[in-house]
Amino acid sequence: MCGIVGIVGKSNVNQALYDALTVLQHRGQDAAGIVTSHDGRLFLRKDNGLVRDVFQQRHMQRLVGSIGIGHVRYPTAGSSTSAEAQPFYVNSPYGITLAHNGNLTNVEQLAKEIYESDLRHVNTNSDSEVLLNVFAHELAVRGKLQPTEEDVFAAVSHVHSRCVGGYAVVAMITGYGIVGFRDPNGIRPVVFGQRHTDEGVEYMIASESVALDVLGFTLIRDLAPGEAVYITEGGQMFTKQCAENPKLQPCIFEHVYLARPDSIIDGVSVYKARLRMGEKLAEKIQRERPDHDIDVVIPIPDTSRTAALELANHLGVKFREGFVKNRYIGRTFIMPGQAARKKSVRQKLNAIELEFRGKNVMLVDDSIVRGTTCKQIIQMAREAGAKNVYFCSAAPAVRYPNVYGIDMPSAHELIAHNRTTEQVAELIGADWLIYQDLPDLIESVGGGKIKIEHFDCAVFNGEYVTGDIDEAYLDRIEQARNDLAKVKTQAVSAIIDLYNN
Ligand code: PIN
Repeated sequence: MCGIVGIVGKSNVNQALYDALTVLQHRGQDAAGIVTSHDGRLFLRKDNGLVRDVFQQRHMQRLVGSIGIGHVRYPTAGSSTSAEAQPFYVNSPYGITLAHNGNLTNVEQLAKEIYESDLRHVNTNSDSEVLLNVFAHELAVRGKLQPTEEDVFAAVSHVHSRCVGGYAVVAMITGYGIVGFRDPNGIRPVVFGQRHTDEGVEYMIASESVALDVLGFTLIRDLAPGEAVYITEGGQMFTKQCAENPKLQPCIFEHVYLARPDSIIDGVSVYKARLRMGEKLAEKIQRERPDHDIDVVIPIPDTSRTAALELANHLGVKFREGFVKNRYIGRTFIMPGQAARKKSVRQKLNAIELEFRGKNVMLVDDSIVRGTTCKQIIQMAREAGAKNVYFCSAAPAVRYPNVYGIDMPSAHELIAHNRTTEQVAELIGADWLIYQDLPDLIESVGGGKIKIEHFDCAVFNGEYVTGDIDEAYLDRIEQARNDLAKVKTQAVSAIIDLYNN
């Protein structure tokens, strides 16, 4: 998962892009980048790290220009070096830079086509560089010295017909403008908005509406699936539907925990959706165990708070903050003679004993993925003196990998893969485990004022909306992950050896 932003302003946009990226930081903490354009020149700064670490005063001073794009990256398979930080750049045609959130599922075939037919060289393993080259090629074949909005939209149409997967994109065409577009299923989110200044109207395209809010832009709307928005350097805005059969099927996991609760995606308040998840869970509990003995509902911070609060309200049970999260977790340093260990949950969360001692506690989390963290948290609740520990997941069982850009483990690492609820309960050590039912999750997100009928729910039901995912594909990504994990382990051992010798 990643965050993208693009701004066409009336004065330097470096600070606004930086601020927008810090608002989108929850979408990726692995790398960050900004490119701006001034007088036909591009200024780029990107590196691994948090936004606040990547951009120093000296970098910001260089990022001049009233138009630019930015990116924060969460590592997905095949992108972890700083060379793969975004935005990416190609010099022809016009000089195009691009930032992307999502994942292309036909990237191997595209990479082959790009090289063999389009005669373009791609220098990384990133699908975003492939996407950029497809877009650049489709713009180049139009052979115009000055591209019009129709040329840009035609190129996006061709991108849609060649690329498969989830993608929300911003691209800057040097000297002309910024284009934003969204895949024909609208899997990944992207919105655009405007703000009025004394010098005129400024535009922003961003992954989440919260970036617009914080910078004082008003939301115009979400991009529709398959739609593109093009804003020229001079500040003219054009939109066009560029896909043949667009159908809104957004990623439901954005609402479960990826997005900030103060964002509105496809017209749906993430916060409201989470409240409804809590309400639905309460109804399920009342159905399954009308005479339950829950004394207190305790959220596992942070995402689950909203659902847990409403769950407690509807059950008529006390809601208590039983865990305190350390917001200032430090880095893990590799010391000589010491293996690099993951920070334990114990260092991140601490239990307030008086909320647990002698009670039947219902812990609530947004989801159970690997099950490793929640197992440790359940153990902490027991050590704090809980009589019984029950566990509620605001999302259904995660049983299948994600292929549209969320960094999810492969199938065999998912605790619920090929397991029943009872088996998962036993493995995580819960006295009772309740998962949200998928129809209830769909109703929570799509059943409010704005109706959305279809979602990408593949991590829960294994149905991939692009229709191109088979066993062979899933086996390949599983293999790629294992190889990556091996390389990482080997690298860590090599560093440790270096210290020891
Ligand atoms: C919570 C994010 N959320 C917590 C991510 C843990 C699954 N995990 C998914 C629960 S927050 S486990 O955004 O950081 O607040 O099931 O793999 O143990």
